[in-house]
Amino acid sequence: MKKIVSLFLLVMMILVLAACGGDEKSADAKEVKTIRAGIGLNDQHPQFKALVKFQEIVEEKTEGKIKVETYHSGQLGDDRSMTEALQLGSQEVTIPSTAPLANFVPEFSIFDFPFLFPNEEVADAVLDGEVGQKFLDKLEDQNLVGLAYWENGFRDVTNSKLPIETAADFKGLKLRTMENELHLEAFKALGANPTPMALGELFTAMQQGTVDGQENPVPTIYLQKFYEVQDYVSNTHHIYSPFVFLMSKSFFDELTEDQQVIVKEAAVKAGKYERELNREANKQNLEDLKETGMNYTEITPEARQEMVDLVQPTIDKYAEQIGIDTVQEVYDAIEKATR
Ligand code: TK8
Repeated sequence: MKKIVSLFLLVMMILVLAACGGDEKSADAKEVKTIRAGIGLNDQHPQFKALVKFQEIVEEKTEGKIKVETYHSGQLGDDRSMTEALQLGSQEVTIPSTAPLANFVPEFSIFDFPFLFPNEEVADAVLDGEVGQKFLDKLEDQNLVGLAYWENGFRDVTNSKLPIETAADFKGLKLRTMENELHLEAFKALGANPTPMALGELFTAMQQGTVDGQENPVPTIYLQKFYEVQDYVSNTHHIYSPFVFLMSKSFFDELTEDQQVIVKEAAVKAGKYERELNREANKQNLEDLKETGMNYTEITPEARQEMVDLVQPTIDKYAEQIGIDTVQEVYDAIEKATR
């Protein structure tokens, strides 16, 4: 008799717990969650337009159970501080360049190896493929979830001193770089005098002459109005910068499975849209820059090869640090995608 009673009580307890657990998940599903999504660039940049697309998809697909608040122009901080905020759970989404992200997961430096990707199509194939996913998986240990790769683009150098035609023209030039050791060393190897700085401080630093120049893709140079404080731009295309769409892991883990699928698919879909917009902007904004009177220099293949040779020792050093196997895997994926 006693056995039957305790068995009955045990079954009842399991049912109650299941109901509570069920209730908890369904309570979760019922509760409206808010994503605070912050970026460094302004609301004219393709990155912000695509973030609005992400917002639309998520709010529609979750029938408003997830609300997305968007913040541009560094309102919530810069790439590094916003990534830290995601780790702490005080913000839910940001989309940094891979360069500052390497401060959290050093292997991401490989995506900032100068002259790594021959073009955008190869970059897409590698980043959206197995290799790209492997790197996103490394973010979980940092309490971050990488949902997709978006595009910042091929970076070009601007300055207020002289037209950069060959590596020799970098000599002594005070250049702002992103907060990334590899970038600093690469520009030192080219003869420049680089300074790491958050994007939000850059315009004033150029205006006041604290730095002579900087490097960013053409849409950023035009849409952030750098032409107001810079006279020369050269198509060095020295680094292809991906963006990584990041979500706070603690927030992601609280979502229902359906909601996790929705935010993942929305980040990928909006990312494809962002790349399209960015590639259109690349063409249009280059014409816009020339219209502003900015002096545009086309780098010759010989001059670019000279730059490649000068930064090779820096690349070799970082390849060693990251691990030759990991680096070779990326090189193999690039070679395969180039065929
Ligand atoms: C925007 C940055 C920016 C980057 C830089 O948050 O800092 O120069 O190119 O796009 O990620």
